[in-house]
Amino acid sequence: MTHNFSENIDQFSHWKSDIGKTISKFRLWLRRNDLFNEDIDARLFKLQDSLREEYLTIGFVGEFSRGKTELINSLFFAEYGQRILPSEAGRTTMCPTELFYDKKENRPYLRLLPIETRLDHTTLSEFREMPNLWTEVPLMTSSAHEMTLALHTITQTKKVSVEEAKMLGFDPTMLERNGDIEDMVDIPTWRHAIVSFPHPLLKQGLRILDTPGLNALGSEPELTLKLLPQVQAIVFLLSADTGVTASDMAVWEDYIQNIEGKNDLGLFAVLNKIDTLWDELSSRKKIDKAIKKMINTTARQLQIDPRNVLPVSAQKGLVAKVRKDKPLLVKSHIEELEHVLSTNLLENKERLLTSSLLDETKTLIHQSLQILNNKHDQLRAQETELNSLTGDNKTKISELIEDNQNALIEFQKKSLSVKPSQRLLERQTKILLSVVGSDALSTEVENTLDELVNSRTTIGLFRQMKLFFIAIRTIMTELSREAELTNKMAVSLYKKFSRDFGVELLEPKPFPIVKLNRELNEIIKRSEKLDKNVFITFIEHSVAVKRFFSGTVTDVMNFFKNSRKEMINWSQNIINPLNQQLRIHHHMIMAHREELEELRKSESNIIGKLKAVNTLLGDIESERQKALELSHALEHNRLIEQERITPDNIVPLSSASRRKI
Ligand SMILES: Nc1nc2c(ncn2[C@@H]2O[C@H](COP(=O)(O)OP(=O)(O)O)[C@@H](O)[C@H]2O)c(=O)[nH]1
Ligand SMILES: [Mg+2]
Repeated sequence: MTHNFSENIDQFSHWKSDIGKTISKFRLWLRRNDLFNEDIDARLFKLQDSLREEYLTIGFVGEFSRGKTELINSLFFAEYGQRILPSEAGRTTMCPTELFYDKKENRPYLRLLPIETRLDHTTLSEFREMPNLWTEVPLMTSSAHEMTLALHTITQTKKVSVEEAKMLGFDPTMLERNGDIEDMVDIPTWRHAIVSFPHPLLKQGLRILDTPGLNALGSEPELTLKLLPQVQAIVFLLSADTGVTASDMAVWEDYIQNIEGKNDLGLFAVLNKIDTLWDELSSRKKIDKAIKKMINTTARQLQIDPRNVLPVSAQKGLVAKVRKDKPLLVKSHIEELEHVLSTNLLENKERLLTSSLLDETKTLIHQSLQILNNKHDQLRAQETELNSLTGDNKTKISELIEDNQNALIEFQKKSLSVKPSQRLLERQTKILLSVVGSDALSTEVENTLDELVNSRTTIGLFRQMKLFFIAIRTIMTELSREAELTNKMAVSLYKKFSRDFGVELLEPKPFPIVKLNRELNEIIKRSEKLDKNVFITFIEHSVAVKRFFSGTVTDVMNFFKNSRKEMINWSQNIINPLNQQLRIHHHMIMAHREELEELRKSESNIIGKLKAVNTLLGDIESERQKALELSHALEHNRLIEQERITPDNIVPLSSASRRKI
């Protein structure tokens, strides 16, 4: 049983690479079996690519000074022998920070986005694509000291007038006043930091999101409504020396308790700084009792199961790791947290990947197997024919050639008769594409963006978005209707095909309209949340609201763009196996014809032919086995072995067993 991050992330990395190798083997298999085609190969290549790009992300959330950054240091960076990320007492002004390893650029760096970009309408995700607008600080990873210095830039602050701070979306009551000069406040210099760092865990696909507390959460809706729901685990930090304060409650209620897509992510409440309850004069038992009491109080306040409140001391955990002090490490409980977090992270990720990427690959394998099975059946029939030939049988061979000729004519007739249904489906797919690519949509998007720029009031912005969503939902309703029709057509095409050609086919996969509807609803719900929830914490509403909404419009546009891709993909998935079946079927008839012709001209004998057919049958059987093994490998190469799933005493908050409130 593995306990630490390193082993679990390592496992994730191996798992990804194993799956990637299985897909490579399948691509070779397709070539070997004459089932290769550009479409399928390109799709498999894309699946491999997206697998490599998969990250495991943990978000650390909570009020300032709860020890989020210290916990990250303690969990991931202890081997550097010092604090790598700046963690300080007081109201630290560190901006949201993402740590990962940039495999594309393959080098360490620190990129900082100036706070003034908040005045811009460009969204954070758009800024990500524009590295030249970020300030880059070199990261000398060979020296822990140099690195600590460089990373300290993340906490830089600057003095601005209260007015300016408000413009930038800060609530001045939540900022540190500058002592000497009236009406001047300190604000963070940077809006967002991205650190590419060659740590082994990050290199293997771990991504960490460190957030700075209520103030930044309130003024960066994109962070709370978009980035956070995308992570695989959220760690909500509390501190044992303060207990659950009013602002802790605000973070919990506003940003975490009702987070979108909560069921797909692990949610953990961590009670940090338990060392403040340690007391040299008290017995271990007494201290444990005090911690237990604190856990119960916390659970009651957050209205969660006490088993979901994990006590740690990030600071002592870090010290213990640096000094290799085992008793202190045990006392800090950091390893328990590590185990629960990393196991849960893998579970969530595996579930997600299995339902998407792995399922698609498995379907492709099964479709190819089906074709091979049909080929096998045809070959068997030919074998029976050949077996019926004995002695002098020139007349019999001529008859068989005639049969073969008839089979070819029959085949061509059936191919023609299946064409209209195939074309009908293709036409229907075009209709689907036109629904989402419609002019109505682009006009709607343009108008909305225009209105967003011109609107003078926040109320106006919300009204415009409401209208936009109504229009989008109308398009989606039409799409659902057309998709239903398309699915019916696909089913009847498959039925006709398998009846006409006497072949078995897998059920055609229905067009994933339910999934698309859910995705769109998530985008819309995110935006509607802004209305009810985050909105009230804004000081300078319009800029942030405008920025967020234009981000939503972009999301909707991207959603439709992806839907179009998905449609093309889907329709290829439906048509491809049929075309392959036809090709193989035709090929088999022609090859058999050649055989018979050779027999007639006595260029070969029956024994030799039968032998050849037998060898072919054997080859097909062994290739069938290989494909089955590949499918089996995808099925059984589990990221998490069943017995390793979260121990009984710890139930992730997001599981079904969460206590109903
Ligand atoms: N006693 C104690 N102090 C801690 C612990 N973790 C963090 N701190 C201190 O709390 C302060 C804030 O920590 P920091 O990581 O910057 O908090 P953040 O704002 O949540 O990221 C720093 O002075 C840390 O040294 C802990 O486990 N025990
Ligand atoms: Mg911090």
